[in-house]
Amino acid sequence: MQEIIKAVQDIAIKISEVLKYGDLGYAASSNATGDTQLKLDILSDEIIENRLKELSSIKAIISEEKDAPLSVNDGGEYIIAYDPLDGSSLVDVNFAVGSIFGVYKGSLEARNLVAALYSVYGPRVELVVCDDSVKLFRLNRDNEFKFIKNLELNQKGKINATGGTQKGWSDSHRAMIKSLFDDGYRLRYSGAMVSDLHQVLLKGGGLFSYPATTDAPNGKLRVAFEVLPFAYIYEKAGGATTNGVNDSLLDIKIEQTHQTTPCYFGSKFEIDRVKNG
Ligand code: AHM
Ligand code: MG
Repeated sequence: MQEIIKAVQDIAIKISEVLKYGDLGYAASSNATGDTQLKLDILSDEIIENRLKELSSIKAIISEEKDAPLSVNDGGEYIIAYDPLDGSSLVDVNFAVGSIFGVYKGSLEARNLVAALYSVYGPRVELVVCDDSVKLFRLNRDNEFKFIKNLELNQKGKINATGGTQKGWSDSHRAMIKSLFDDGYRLRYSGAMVSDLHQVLLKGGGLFSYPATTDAPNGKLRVAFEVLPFAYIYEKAGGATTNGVNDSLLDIKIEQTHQTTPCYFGSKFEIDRVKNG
């Protein structure tokens, strides 16, 4: 596991450098979900693939930017599912974006997650590493990630980060979101899940939601490399998750590499509110 963490550190440093000066233009291709790919999406994917391929412990990699899983080393035990550059459409407006990694042992099943990591490329470069606990690291001027603190969610927060096309929300979702605002919650939503979930986590709690909508009945966010890694991190940080009805996003069965799900992440209080209305 240490070699995976070291590889993700190296990857985060490289991607953060590419983001500073790289070409912001589009590539002539789209990914499995139909998103037009930016040159930065493809470059970040290549950086990650090339570094992870060096690790004999990795059996296969699954990327948001690749149509199918890629076998890497026959003898490896881990599958790494990753989103190379989450929020990439916000690089042109200079918002914080990130990379997300889920480390699965044996096979691609939610309950086989043994670690999850994400990097945030903002004014600072940060890395959150979660195996048993959730640890925040920050890049220093010598290009080393220094441990800052363990992260834990409070029982209840103040932030309401709410996504999806509002005109396509269900009445019950609309009522739940309004009830939080009526209780004094403040809106925080950039449109990059890494940054939005990072904010909820570092500010102690609240709710991040990306619900089912009429235009996206299964939500937008992808299970294997976006939703489950963050579900793992939020639950290890003392929070909770749900797809709106289940007890945990980690109960989801992965049937297709690029499948999506409605998702809610937060402190326990807000997730109870989602489940019980
Ligand atoms: P991406 O991986 O192509 O960048 O898309 C995922 C992003 C998430 O980071 C974010 O939560 C969501 O899409 C925002 O979508 P919307 O603009 O519909 O709120
Ligand atoms: Mg993404």
